Amino acid sequence: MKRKYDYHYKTVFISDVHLGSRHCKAEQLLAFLKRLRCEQLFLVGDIVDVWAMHKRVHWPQAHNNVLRKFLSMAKQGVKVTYIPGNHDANFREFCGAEFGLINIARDVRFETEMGETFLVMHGDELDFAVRYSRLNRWLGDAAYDGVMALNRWINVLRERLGWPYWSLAKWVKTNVAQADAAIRAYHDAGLDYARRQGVDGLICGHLHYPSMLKRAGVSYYNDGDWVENCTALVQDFDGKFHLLHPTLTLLSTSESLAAELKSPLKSESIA
Ligand SMILES: [Mn+2]
Repeated sequence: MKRKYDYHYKTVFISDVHLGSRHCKAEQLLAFLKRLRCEQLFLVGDIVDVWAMHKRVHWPQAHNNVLRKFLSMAKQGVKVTYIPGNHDANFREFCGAEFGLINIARDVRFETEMGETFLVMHGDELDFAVRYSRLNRWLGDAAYDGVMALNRWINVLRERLGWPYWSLAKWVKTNVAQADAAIRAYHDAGLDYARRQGVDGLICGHLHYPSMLKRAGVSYYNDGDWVENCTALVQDFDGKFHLLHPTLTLLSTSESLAAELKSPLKSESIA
Protein backbone atom coordinates (compact mmCIF):
# COMPACT_ATOMS: atom_id res chain seq x y z
CA MET A 1 0.00 0.00 0.00
CA LYS A 2 1.36 3.36 -0.99
CA ARG A 3 1.48 5.95 1.70
CA LYS A 4 0.54 9.54 1.14
CA TYR A 5 2.92 12.08 2.57
CA ASP A 6 2.01 15.67 3.29
CA TYR A 7 5.58 16.88 3.41
CA HIS A 8 7.99 15.92 0.67
CA TYR A 9 11.39 17.59 0.71
CA LYS A 10 14.93 17.02 -0.43
CA THR A 11 16.56 17.87 2.92
CA VAL A 12 15.21 18.38 6.42
CA PHE A 13 17.00 19.96 9.40
CA ILE A 14 15.68 19.62 12.94
CA SER A 15 17.35 20.27 16.27
CA ASP A 16 16.82 20.86 19.97
CA VAL A 17 14.38 18.00 20.47
CA HIS A 18 15.53 17.53 24.09
CA LEU A 19 14.46 13.89 24.49
CA GLY A 20 14.65 12.96 28.16
CA SER A 21 13.33 16.34 29.26
CA ARG A 22 9.70 16.97 30.16
CA HIS A 23 9.61 19.97 27.81
CA CYS A 24 10.20 17.83 24.71
CA LYS A 25 7.26 17.88 22.30
CA ALA A 26 7.84 14.31 21.12
CA GLU A 27 4.24 13.63 20.06
CA GLN A 28 4.21 16.63 17.73
CA LEU A 29 7.58 15.63 16.28
CA LEU A 30 6.38 12.06 15.68
CA ALA A 31 3.24 13.29 13.97
CA PHE A 32 5.42 15.44 11.70
CA LEU A 33 7.92 12.66 10.93
CA LYS A 34 5.12 10.25 10.05
CA ARG A 35 3.91 12.66 7.40
CA LEU A 36 7.37 13.45 6.09
CA ARG A 37 9.30 12.03 3.17
CA CYS A 38 12.82 13.27 2.50
CA GLU A 39 16.14 12.17 1.05
CA GLN A 40 18.34 13.55 3.77
CA LEU A 41 17.78 14.36 7.44
CA PHE A 42 20.12 16.40 9.62
CA LEU A 43 19.72 16.14 13.40
CA VAL A 44 21.40 19.38 14.38
CA GLY A 45 22.08 18.77 18.07
CA ASP A 46 20.43 18.65 21.48
CA ILE A 47 18.45 15.66 20.29
CA VAL A 48 18.84 13.97 23.68
CA ASP A 49 19.03 16.28 26.70
CA VAL A 50 21.69 14.61 28.82
CA TRP A 51 21.87 17.71 31.06
CA ALA A 52 18.19 17.51 31.94
CA MET A 53 18.52 13.76 32.54
CA HIS A 54 21.18 14.41 35.19
CA LYS A 55 18.52 16.24 37.17
CA ARG A 56 15.52 14.11 36.33
CA VAL A 57 14.86 11.54 33.63
CA HIS A 58 11.58 11.99 31.82
CA TRP A 59 11.37 9.29 29.15
CA PRO A 60 7.86 8.30 28.05
CA GLN A 61 7.25 5.84 25.20
CA ALA A 62 7.01 8.69 22.68
CA HIS A 63 10.70 9.49 23.29
CA ASN A 64 11.64 5.91 22.33
CA ASN A 65 9.41 6.18 19.30
CA VAL A 66 11.25 9.30 18.10
CA LEU A 67 14.59 7.47 18.25
CA ARG A 68 13.08 4.45 16.53
CA LYS A 69 11.66 6.68 13.82
CA PHE A 70 15.11 8.18 13.13
CA LEU A 71 16.58 4.67 12.85
CA SER A 72 13.80 3.38 10.62
CA MET A 73 14.12 6.41 8.33
CA ALA A 74 17.83 5.63 7.99
CA LYS A 75 17.01 1.97 7.29
CA GLN A 76 14.55 3.00 4.60
CA GLY A 77 17.25 4.89 2.75
CA VAL A 78 17.14 8.40 4.21
CA LYS A 79 20.68 9.71 4.68
CA VAL A 80 20.68 10.66 8.37
CA THR A 81 23.45 12.75 9.92
CA TYR A 82 23.59 13.50 13.62
CA ILE A 83 25.53 16.56 14.78
CA PRO A 84 25.62 16.47 18.61
CA GLY A 85 24.93 19.71 20.47
CA ASN A 86 25.91 20.98 23.92
CA HIS A 87 23.16 19.09 25.76
CA ASP A 88 24.25 15.85 24.09
CA ALA A 89 27.96 16.73 23.84
CA ASN A 90 28.80 13.25 25.20
CA PHE A 91 28.18 11.96 21.68
CA ARG A 92 30.77 14.33 20.23
CA GLU A 93 33.47 11.81 21.04
CA PHE A 94 31.87 9.48 18.47
CA CYS A 95 32.14 11.96 15.60
CA GLY A 96 33.15 10.12 12.44
CA ALA A 97 31.43 6.92 13.55
CA GLU A 98 28.29 5.35 12.19
CA PHE A 99 25.48 3.97 14.36
CA GLY A 100 22.81 1.93 12.63
CA LEU A 101 23.28 3.84 9.39
CA ILE A 102 23.28 7.20 11.21
CA ASN A 103 26.49 9.17 10.72
CA ILE A 104 27.79 11.29 13.58
CA ALA A 105 29.70 14.46 12.71
CA ARG A 106 30.92 17.54 14.56
CA ASP A 107 29.75 19.77 11.69
CA VAL A 108 29.08 19.34 7.99
CA ARG A 109 29.66 21.34 4.84
CA PHE A 110 26.49 20.89 2.89
CA GLU A 111 25.96 21.71 -0.77
CA THR A 112 22.48 22.90 -1.71
CA GLU A 113 20.64 22.12 -4.94
CA MET A 114 21.57 25.66 -6.03
CA GLY A 115 25.26 24.88 -5.60
CA GLU A 116 25.72 26.98 -2.48
CA THR A 117 27.74 25.68 0.44
CA PHE A 118 26.29 25.87 3.94
CA LEU A 119 28.02 25.04 7.18
CA VAL A 120 25.74 22.93 9.38
CA MET A 121 26.54 23.00 13.11
CA HIS A 122 24.62 22.98 16.38
CA GLY A 123 25.39 26.59 17.29
CA ASP A 124 26.82 26.59 20.81
CA GLU A 125 30.05 27.44 18.99
CA LEU A 126 28.65 30.99 18.85
CA ASP A 127 27.97 31.30 22.58
CA PHE A 128 31.02 33.53 22.97
CA ALA A 129 28.96 36.28 21.33
CA VAL A 130 26.34 36.16 24.07
CA ARG A 131 28.45 34.83 26.92
CA TYR A 132 27.73 37.67 29.32
CA SER A 133 24.13 38.14 28.38
CA ARG A 134 21.14 36.94 30.33
CA LEU A 135 19.96 34.85 27.43
CA ASN A 136 23.00 32.66 27.74
CA ARG A 137 22.24 31.76 31.36
CA TRP A 138 18.68 31.24 30.25
CA LEU A 139 19.22 28.77 27.44
CA GLY A 140 18.91 25.31 28.89
CA ASP A 141 19.59 26.50 32.40
CA ALA A 142 17.58 27.05 35.55
CA ALA A 143 15.92 30.28 34.46
CA TYR A 144 14.85 28.80 31.16
CA ASP A 145 13.54 25.75 32.98
CA GLY A 146 11.54 28.03 35.27
CA VAL A 147 10.06 29.96 32.36
CA MET A 148 9.14 26.69 30.64
CA ALA A 149 7.53 25.33 33.82
CA LEU A 150 5.50 28.54 34.22
CA ASN A 151 4.70 28.32 30.52
CA ARG A 152 3.18 24.88 31.08
CA TRP A 153 0.91 26.10 33.85
CA ILE A 154 -0.19 29.11 31.86
CA ASN A 155 -1.13 26.83 29.00
CA VAL A 156 -2.94 24.29 31.16
CA LEU A 157 -5.06 27.22 32.32
CA ARG A 158 -5.46 28.60 28.81
CA GLU A 159 -6.55 25.20 27.54
CA ARG A 160 -9.21 25.00 30.25
CA LEU A 161 -10.45 28.40 29.16
CA GLY A 162 -10.47 27.20 25.56
CA TRP A 163 -7.74 29.65 24.60
CA PRO A 164 -4.97 28.77 22.10
CA TYR A 165 -1.42 27.90 23.06
CA TRP A 166 0.76 30.87 23.93
CA SER A 167 4.50 30.77 24.56
CA LEU A 168 5.82 32.71 27.52
CA ALA A 169 9.37 31.83 26.51
CA LYS A 170 8.79 33.31 23.08
CA TRP A 171 7.20 36.39 24.62
CA VAL A 172 10.26 36.91 26.81
CA LYS A 173 12.59 36.52 23.84
CA THR A 174 10.74 39.02 21.68
CA ASN A 175 9.83 41.53 24.39
CA VAL A 176 12.71 41.64 26.82
CA ALA A 177 15.27 44.07 25.45
CA GLN A 178 18.24 42.10 26.73
CA ALA A 179 17.01 38.88 25.18
CA ASP A 180 16.41 40.71 21.94
CA ALA A 181 19.93 42.19 22.00
CA ALA A 182 21.41 38.76 22.71
CA ILE A 183 19.53 37.20 19.78
CA ARG A 184 20.82 39.96 17.49
CA ALA A 185 24.37 39.46 18.76
CA TYR A 186 24.01 35.75 18.08
CA HIS A 187 22.71 36.37 14.54
CA ASP A 188 25.63 38.74 13.85
CA ALA A 189 28.09 36.17 15.19
CA GLY A 190 26.52 33.48 12.99
CA LEU A 191 26.76 35.58 9.83
CA ASP A 192 30.30 36.57 10.69
CA TYR A 193 31.30 32.96 11.38
CA ALA A 194 29.91 31.83 8.00
CA ARG A 195 31.76 34.65 6.24
CA ARG A 196 35.05 33.74 7.91
CA GLN A 197 34.56 30.07 7.04
CA GLY A 198 34.14 31.10 3.41
CA VAL A 199 30.69 29.52 3.05
CA ASP A 200 27.47 30.95 1.66
CA GLY A 201 25.58 30.45 4.87
CA LEU A 202 25.14 28.83 8.23
CA ILE A 203 22.49 26.34 9.35
CA CYS A 204 22.18 25.89 13.10
CA GLY A 205 19.82 25.44 16.02
CA HIS A 206 20.67 25.93 19.72
CA LEU A 207 18.92 29.28 20.17
CA HIS A 208 15.34 27.94 20.13
CA TYR A 209 14.56 30.89 17.92
CA PRO A 210 13.74 29.90 14.32
CA SER A 211 14.73 32.43 11.71
CA MET A 212 15.98 32.95 8.18
CA LEU A 213 18.24 35.91 7.52
CA LYS A 214 20.34 37.04 4.61
CA ARG A 215 22.83 39.86 4.90
CA ALA A 216 25.47 40.89 2.35
CA GLY A 217 25.05 37.62 0.47
CA VAL A 218 25.48 35.43 3.55
CA SER A 219 22.57 33.40 4.95
CA TYR A 220 21.73 32.42 8.50
CA TYR A 221 19.07 29.76 8.93
CA ASN A 222 18.01 28.58 12.38
CA ASP A 223 15.77 25.51 12.39
CA GLY A 224 14.21 26.29 15.79
CA ASP A 225 13.36 23.55 18.29
CA TRP A 226 10.86 20.95 19.48
CA VAL A 227 10.33 22.24 23.00
CA GLU A 228 8.26 25.28 22.13
CA ASN A 229 8.36 26.38 18.48
CA CYS A 230 8.06 22.92 16.84
CA THR A 231 9.77 23.95 13.61
CA ALA A 232 11.86 22.34 10.88
CA LEU A 233 14.06 23.89 8.21
CA VAL A 234 13.56 22.23 4.83
CA GLN A 235 15.13 22.43 1.41
CA ASP A 236 12.76 21.71 -1.47
CA PHE A 237 13.73 20.10 -4.77
CA ASP A 238 14.45 23.50 -6.35
CA GLY A 239 16.96 24.30 -3.63
CA LYS A 240 14.75 26.81 -1.84
CA PHE A 241 14.66 26.81 1.95
CA HIS A 242 11.58 27.13 4.12
CA LEU A 243 10.80 27.14 7.81
CA LEU A 244 7.96 24.75 8.54
CA HIS A 245 5.53 24.92 11.44
CA PRO A 246 3.98 21.47 11.11
CA THR A 247 1.96 21.64 14.31
CA LEU A 248 -0.19 24.37 12.83
CA THR A 249 -1.81 21.77 10.64
CA LEU A 250 -1.52 18.89 13.07
CA LEU A 251 -3.36 20.49 15.94
CA SER A 252 -6.77 21.91 15.42
CA THR A 253 -5.57 25.40 15.99
CA SER A 254 -7.37 28.66 15.62
CA GLU A 255 -6.40 31.37 13.17
CA SER A 256 -5.06 33.43 16.04
CA LEU A 257 -2.45 30.80 16.87
CA ALA A 258 -1.40 30.63 13.25
CA ALA A 259 -0.99 34.40 13.24
CA GLU A 260 0.82 34.38 16.56
CA LEU A 261 3.31 31.77 15.46
CA LYS A 262 3.88 33.22 12.05
CA SER A 263 4.26 36.87 12.88
CA PRO A 264 7.63 36.91 14.67
CA LEU A 265 9.11 34.86 11.85
CA LYS A 266 7.58 36.73 8.98
CA SER A 267 9.50 39.90 9.74
CA GLU A 268 12.81 38.09 9.45
CA SER A 269 12.12 35.36 6.97
CA ILE A 270 13.13 35.52 3.37
CA ALA A 271 11.12 33.88 0.64
MN1 LIG B 1 21.85 23.72 22.40
